[in-house]
Order: sequence, then structure tokens, then C-alpha cells
Amino acid sequence: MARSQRQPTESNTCYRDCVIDVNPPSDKQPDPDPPDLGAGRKIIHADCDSFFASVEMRDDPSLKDLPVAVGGSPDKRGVVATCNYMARRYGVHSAMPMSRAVRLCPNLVIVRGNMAKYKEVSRQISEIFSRYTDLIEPLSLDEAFLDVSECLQHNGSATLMAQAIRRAVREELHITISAGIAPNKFIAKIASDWKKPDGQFTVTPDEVDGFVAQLPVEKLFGVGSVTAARMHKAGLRTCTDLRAQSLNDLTRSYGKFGLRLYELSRGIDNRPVRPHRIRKSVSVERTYEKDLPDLATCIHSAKVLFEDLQGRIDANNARARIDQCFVKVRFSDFTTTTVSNMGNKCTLADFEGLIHSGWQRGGQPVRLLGLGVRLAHPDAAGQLALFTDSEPESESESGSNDASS
Ligand code: DCP
Ligand code: MG
Repeated sequence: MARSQRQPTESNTCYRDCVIDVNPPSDKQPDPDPPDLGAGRKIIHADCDSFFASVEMRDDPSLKDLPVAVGGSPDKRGVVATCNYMARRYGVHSAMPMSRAVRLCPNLVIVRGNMAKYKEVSRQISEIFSRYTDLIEPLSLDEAFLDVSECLQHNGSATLMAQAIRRAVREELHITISAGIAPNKFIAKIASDWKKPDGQFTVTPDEVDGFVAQLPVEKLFGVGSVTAARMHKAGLRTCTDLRAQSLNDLTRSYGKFGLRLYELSRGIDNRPVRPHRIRKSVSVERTYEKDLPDLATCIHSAKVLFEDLQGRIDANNARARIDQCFVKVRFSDFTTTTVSNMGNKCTLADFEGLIHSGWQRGGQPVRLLGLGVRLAHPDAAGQLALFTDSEPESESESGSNDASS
């Protein structure tokens, strides 16, 4: 079948707002033989399968049995937000340029995204979760941690609760969701991927040790490609290899993150499920259809982004917490630079000054421009702005960040 493109998206603007855990992992030294405090808890990590694509397939049955991607137009530098599992067999994946996706899968059906619809489905999914617990920590529109330790339904079996949740999502919302069930967040998150799509996997407290021992280091939250490469070079490939290192060795090599590695490689993760998360930054960025040729065009284009950013800051009630503004510039050769300055005003003139500095670092046409503000911790700003409206996060639990540098 010839590739059909349903509604090419015009906008390549995206909002990358990052959130931070209210209570980051403890910095204190572990006991020589730390008790597994997580053993008594029951955590479910639930994550929809190819979320945006599943919603689109649900709403348009003609897409059934076709490879489908949600995202922007291949002619306009659009990217793949997600694709269904059939398209994944061709090598298509999230964040890939759509132009590459259609080369890999010539009969790919491209559907424009509809964020309002996904937010509504996300709200409906949260409602189903809330039948079991109030301790729900959303990570993005389609995934959340649930602490069901105190829930008495299904004789207190988290495995049966996960089954019931998945059944409700399937029968009421007509999409599928996978789940991982474990004594802590770290293992539940990995387990939800184990039987995807439309599956679930339980790691009981007795199984934690064996399950974690064989995990590759890349699976640990905070180990991105840079840290993983460093570990491989040092002969560390699995959690078993990490366990052979003393805490001193790990902190010497990886700084503060060494303690976290020490714990995670033993299956220890005492982070609570936190219903609220705090926003750490607000930003807006745009990939242009045609490169911006010079500094003057960049300054001109920044006005629209600036307006967008103001709206986002107000929508998040974040103005009082601004303590830094930054600009991201990606040049035509894909090199990227970020320039920031301290201050809580962040006027258009401030951003223009930053663009000026950023531009000079590359001195070539610009592919992407981003404007953003970093936010002080609410305690410092004397107010508490709670994160309620989940969107895909730049600092998520996905482990894509390198935390050790
Ligand atoms: N998303 C996006 N851009 C990305 C990654 C994801 O816009 N780079 C959006 C589209 C996804 C949704 O977020 O549907 C959820 O992201 P997931 O990582 O959970 O991916 P999926 O739900 O699509 O697939 P999976 O079955 O692997 O969870
Ligand atoms: Mg998902």
C-alpha cells in the first residue's frame, strides 16, 4: 500500500518541562549490611502500550493491521512521537526523524497527534488507578507508579490488582496497558517492560536478588550511554559485576552516584511513591522547517517563542520561582549549545542577549531554538507549585540521563 499521510502536523514546537522528585534519594551512607526496607511494599508501575498510536488506532479502526506512527510531517522535519508495534518491526521508534521512518517503512501511515485527546485518556486512566490507591505518582501522560501496599482489594494481591486495572483499561478505554509489580519503584519500572505489549510481570521479594543480578547496567536509573560506556570499559556489564565493587570503589569512580549504584545493584530502592512532583524548569523549543540563516532571524523568531514561554510560565504558576533563563541553539550541523544567566526577570531583551552569545559559538544557520527558565525549589521561593499536568518529561524515570558526571 502506498504511504498515506493523514493530517501532516505543522507544528514542530515542543514543550520540555522537567520535574524533580520532591525527596531525592538519601545521601547518607548505607549500613554495612543494609536491610531491604522495600520488601514490605507493593508497587505497580503501569505504562500504556504505544500510547498515542493506540488511541489513534482505537478511534480509527481502518488503521488496524497497518504500521502507524504519530508525529510530524517527513517534509517538515517532523519527528516520530511514537509508533505502533507493527511499525517497530521495521525499526521505527520514538524521536526518530519522520523522514527516516518512512524510508524504513514505506507504507507507514502517519497520523497527526492530538494532545488534548491524549490528556483526556490519561485522565481516564488515572481515574481507574484511583479505584485502588491515592498514592499515584504520574511520570508522564501514560505511565505511573501506584503504591498499593495498603489496598485490601483482591486479598491484597498486587498482581491481581494489576490484572484488574489492565482489564478495566482494556474494556472501558479500549487500549492496552502493561504493568510491573515489585517491592520498589526501580524494579517495578523494569518489570513493566518485560512482557510488553499487553502483559504484566511480577517480581516477588524473594525473586528480587536473582532478577537484579542479571540486569545489564544500562537498566539502572541514571545510567545513560556515557556512564554505561565508562562502566563497560571498566569491565562492569551487569549488576553482579557492580556488586563485586566496594562502596568506596564506586564512590571513587562515580562520586555521589556511587551510593545509588551500590544500592540499585542490590535491588534496594527506598524511594516512596510521591503523588506530587515539583517542576524544575519550563521551556519551549522549535525546530524550524528551514534553518534560520542569521542572528537577526533568530532574534526575530525568538519573539513568538517568548510569548509561548510566558503562557507556559503563567499556566504553571511558576513566575515567582524563576531564577535563571536559558537559550538552546542547535546549528545546522546538529551541534547544540545552551547559554544561561542568573536572574528572575527573564525579559525578551535577556533572551536576545543569550541568543547573541549562543549564536557566536556556532556562527552558522540555526535548526532549533529553545527558550526556557529554571525554577528555584518552592521552599526557596516561599510557595509550593505542584506538578499536576503530566507531559513527557525530560528528566523522567526512563534512565536516559547520565547522573554520574
Ligand atoms: N512520546 C513523545 N516523544 C518521545 C517519547 C514519547 O511524544 N520521544 C509520547 C508518545 C508516547 C507517549 O509519550 O505514546 C508515551 O511514551 P512511552 O515512552 O511510554 O512510549 P509508548 O507508550 O508510545 O510505547 P511503549 O509501549 O514502549 O510504552
Ligand atoms: Mg508507554
